[in-house]
Amino acid sequence: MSPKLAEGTNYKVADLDLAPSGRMKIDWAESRMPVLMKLREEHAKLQSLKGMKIAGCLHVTKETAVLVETLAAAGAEISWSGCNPLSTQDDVAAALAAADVSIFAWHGMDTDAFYWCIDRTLDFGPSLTLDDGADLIFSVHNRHPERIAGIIGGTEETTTGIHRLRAMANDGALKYPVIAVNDAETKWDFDNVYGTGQSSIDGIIRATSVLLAGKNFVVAGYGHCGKGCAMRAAGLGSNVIATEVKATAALKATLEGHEVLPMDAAARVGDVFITATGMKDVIVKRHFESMRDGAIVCNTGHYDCEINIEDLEALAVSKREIRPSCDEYTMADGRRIYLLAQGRLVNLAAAEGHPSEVMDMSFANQFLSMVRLAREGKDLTVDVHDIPESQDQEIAGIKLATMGLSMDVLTEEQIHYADDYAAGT
Ligand code: 9W4
Repeated sequence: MSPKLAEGTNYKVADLDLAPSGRMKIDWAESRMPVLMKLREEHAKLQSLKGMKIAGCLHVTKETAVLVETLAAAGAEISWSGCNPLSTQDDVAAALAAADVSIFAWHGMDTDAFYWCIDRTLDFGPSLTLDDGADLIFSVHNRHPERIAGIIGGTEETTTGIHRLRAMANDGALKYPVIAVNDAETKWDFDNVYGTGQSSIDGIIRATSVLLAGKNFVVAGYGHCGKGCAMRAAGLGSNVIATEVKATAALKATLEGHEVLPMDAAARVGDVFITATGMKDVIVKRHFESMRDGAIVCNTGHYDCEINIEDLEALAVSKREIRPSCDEYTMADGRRIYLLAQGRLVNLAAAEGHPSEVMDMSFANQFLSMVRLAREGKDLTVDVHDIPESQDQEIAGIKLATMGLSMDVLTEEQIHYADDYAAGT
């Protein structure tokens, strides 16, 4: 039976009584998101989004609420749904509904409800769409093509979504311009290195409360996320071991002060393992067989197949949830292996995802892309567009300024020097 939900003409959420708790979370996030708050102040005066109707499909979190209220302050009319039933924070959804934002989202909804919610956000005839995963754009194109004529453009937050939209554009199937928010440096680089780095360690500590100092901390995959985890674990006193399949990445890991080993060797000495590769079967049966008693294993890669859990289940003689997000598997020889968050993304399932300060920049990119579409969307070709370098610099510049930091500025002479091919060396 579906739980009892709170429903009005422009909202459907779990429970409106949760609104005060959600508002407290939003207030906290606002205090950590100075870039969006600065843009809010500026664009509230300019009313840059006046007359725009924005349908959004994005994780209903405290940080998203700050984005939503910034879009509204700039003059937009909003209708929102969550892009993943498990990421919706019911108290945040209630706070938005209580503030008269049109929102259709509750935690744990089924697939039918998910699409029903998206459809409700299309009822008011949006002029812009804002996506994380492209479900809203796909819904418009596949199920509500009659809405396309009224839409100026949209944005997409994720790599996977952008990949699919580029394929659509290549086939001529995309019907309005889309801005690829993920490709902004102030989005992907900061999310992956600093966001995933800190929140993954946060998830490990919340799920286990172990001391990381003195531990062998194995990072599988030394891409941006792996590098972020390695950097933070090293900062807490761990001896970091990186495993890689790409020579340049392994070389970077060693020059950045970490040990490099194949997983077969790392498995024998690791105390904590985190996978961040994007590849399946990174930790499998033979690794579990050689792990030390007490080894902790988790994943921060996008797909939850990096750790072969079937292998772990098959080797174990017993299993119990010893703490929230921490399952203890006991092997036939008595060794215990601890799997966190059932192999799902440990930073989201056992912690709170990227800190608000990091989301500040990702969502500033969403906000400025909405403003760009409102201003010049009609002149954009129907394609997937990159974020201009100037937007990255604007966002990073505001962030620095809000941190009280300033930079040097090139003189006219220096700018000329850089471009002067006649000058020799
Ligand atoms: N959250 C999520 C997804 C699945 C999931 C324990 C197993 C992504 C980006 C942002 O996907 C997101 N499964 C869970 S909890 C959970 C959470 N479990 C529970 O049992 C299943 C997600 C973006 N973001 C931040 O990172 C911070 N603020 C944001 O808006 C949010 C959520």
